[in-house]
Amino acid sequence: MDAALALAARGLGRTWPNPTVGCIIVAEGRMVGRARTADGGRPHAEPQALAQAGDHARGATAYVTLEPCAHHGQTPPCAEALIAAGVARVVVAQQDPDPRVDGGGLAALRQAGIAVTTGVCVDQAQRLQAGFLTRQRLGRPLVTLKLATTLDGRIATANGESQWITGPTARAHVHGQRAQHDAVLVGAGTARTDDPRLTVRGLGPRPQPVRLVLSRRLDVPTDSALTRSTDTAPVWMLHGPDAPEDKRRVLTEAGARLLVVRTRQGGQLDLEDALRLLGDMGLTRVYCEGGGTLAAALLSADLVDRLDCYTAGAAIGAEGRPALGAMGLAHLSEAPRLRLSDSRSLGGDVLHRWTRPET
Ligand code: AOF
Ligand code: ZN
Repeated sequence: MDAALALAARGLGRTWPNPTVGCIIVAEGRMVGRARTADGGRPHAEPQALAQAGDHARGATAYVTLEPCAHHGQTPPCAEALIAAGVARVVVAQQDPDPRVDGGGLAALRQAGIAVTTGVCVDQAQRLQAGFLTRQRLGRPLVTLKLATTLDGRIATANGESQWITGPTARAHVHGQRAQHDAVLVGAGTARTDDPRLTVRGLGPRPQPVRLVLSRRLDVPTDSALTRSTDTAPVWMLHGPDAPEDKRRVLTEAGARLLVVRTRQGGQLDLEDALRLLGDMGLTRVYCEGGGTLAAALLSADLVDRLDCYTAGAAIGAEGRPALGAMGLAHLSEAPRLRLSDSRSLGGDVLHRWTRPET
């Protein structure tokens, strides 16, 4: 199952709207088939692994990170494929909460006389499938917030200079993380000042994450690194109902896809609505790279599932730009609190990974 999980992990960021699932088939102590869910979500893992195994699948054991599906979707049910191949035993990490499956796959296998074991490495499987599970449970993607700050929590000098606070090792790590998400999100301020590409580079040819920009009035340049590269990776812009019509037209013509989000009483975009919309579009993992206003708003709204904070051993002082904008807290008791789940040093920098207590 460890090997199946490691195989599945290679599909992170590449299989949405589907989860990335790993399947390994073992016959007489030998691995005869191994596959993960294909890029784009289909074919599923099991039929690919079964095709490799061929006749060796008869009497073999299949290790699968998620319950094999039971529904007739765009592909036939994987449970049926395992039964037809004559597999003797199926070991599953986690039951599939998708209402179309939800135990139906396990029941079908058992009914066919196959020995089924579940719950093997379930914690690791839940971590791996957190994006899929969040979308199933809450209807929105998992949100990872990334901050790269100085010792004193600054992300740029007073005049906006931010390249580079962290070193090359930490920055390479960020690229790896981008690649493991379905989409990268920034606010309008970051889109304006940094003119970022938000693509994954240096990791060979691969599916690119969707680039997401959040701006109530579409206050972003119509000609930018993002709009010039819509052939490389999609750009989706989330805006309010009051965004100017001409701006919408020009950005659409430039190749961006526009999505209307509700606004809240104060006029800001309703982030919950934005994320629900992204969940409806099939995204399971969103990586937010700032800026400070959006980061603070996501934290205040309790919408950050994971916070990756890269800290460099440099100090800028109070004139520098803070990592987080205003949060309007009156009391310390109102501060969002996260739990430390990992820390490591990366070159001369440190990464602290914080998670939402219930994630
Ligand atoms: C599996 N093996 O490799 C994956 C599964 O839209 P469909 O028909 O492709 O089905 C998508 C659902 O299948 C998805 O919501 C999840 O429940 C399951 N994913 N199942 O047996 C796989 N990726
Ligand atoms: Zn399936």
